[in-house]
Amino acid sequence: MRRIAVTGGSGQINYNLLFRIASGEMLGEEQPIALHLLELPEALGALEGVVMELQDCAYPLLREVVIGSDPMKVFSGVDLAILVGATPRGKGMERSDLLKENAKIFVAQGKALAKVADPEVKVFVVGNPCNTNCLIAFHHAGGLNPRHFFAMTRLDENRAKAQLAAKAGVLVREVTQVTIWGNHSATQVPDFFNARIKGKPAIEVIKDRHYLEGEFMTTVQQRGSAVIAARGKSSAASAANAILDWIKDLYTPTPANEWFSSAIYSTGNSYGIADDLFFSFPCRSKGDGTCEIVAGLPWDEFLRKKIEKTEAELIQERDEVLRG
Ligand code: NAX
Repeated sequence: MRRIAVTGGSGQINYNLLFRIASGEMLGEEQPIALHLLELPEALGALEGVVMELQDCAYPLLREVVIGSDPMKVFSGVDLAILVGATPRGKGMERSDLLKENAKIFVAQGKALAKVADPEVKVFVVGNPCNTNCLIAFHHAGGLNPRHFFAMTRLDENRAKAQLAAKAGVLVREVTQVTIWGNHSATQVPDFFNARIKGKPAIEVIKDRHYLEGEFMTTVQQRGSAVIAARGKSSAASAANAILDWIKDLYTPTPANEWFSSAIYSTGNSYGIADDLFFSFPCRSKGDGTCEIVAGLPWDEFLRKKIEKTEAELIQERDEVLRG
């Protein structure tokens, strides 16, 4: 049985995610599952309602549900941890306050994972600012493998693919090799330069460089804010969908000539990005829940400048939280 911890159990992403995990969509239709759901004490009542609904789905694969607000108990024995719960940015809160508030959560959760989870646990961080939260969790999870920590940029990849497909008038699955470089923030770099459409370089199919460097980039970078402006709430169904895509990517051998985006530990990377960051790279997996960086993708001058900017932002976030 796979024991899967998910935090922020009664939040809006989880209302879209938990049911799909329990149905077998994430780890396959043969894999029995136990869900270990962590919430703040004040949200445990609402979480009980979610648990009732999970029960009422009578999912054959869902064998056990554990809930609680103490990570030292809830994370016991888990082999996957999806860290979604985080403190949202409140009124008047500076970005540095947000970083520090969230740091407290991810320090505690990193320590708990190292103490009570399976020593091979894979940790997937979604709660924002996800790259730096992931770094903090890893730094406090002494003994766990840095290659087992990931932060999510898969939603950004899906957004970029959908935009390119719409512009080129092709099916989304005909857009491949799309990388998100860097931070899951407005400085992220959706890479149209190495992307392919029906196997051809995207820049040969969409010849409008002005669109690619302008509207395409900003639409993807600002998509989260656009959803909030339209819906009054942040992306939830599409975020849950991306979590499933991303975890499936890591547990499925990546097809030839393909890759997916994930923020992973940067130390030792071949692109000259600073060490000790969770930076989004093009990744390939053998299907064992780990991945390797796809080496040698060329950067043109435009891309290089944007990548330097997102790297600088991540260094600043790290230094504010870990060394500030
Ligand atoms: P919600 O506010 O609906 O839910 C968050 C839940 O987490 C709440 O129920 C809250 O009680 C719980 N929580 C807070 N602190 C906790 C803690 N210490 N332990 C356990 N639970 C805790 O937010 P939702 O829309 O579900 O989004 C969750 C997070 O995902 C946010 O930080 C959001 O910014 C982030 N996102 C990240 C994305 C990505 O691509 N990486 C995209 C979607 C989303 O914006």
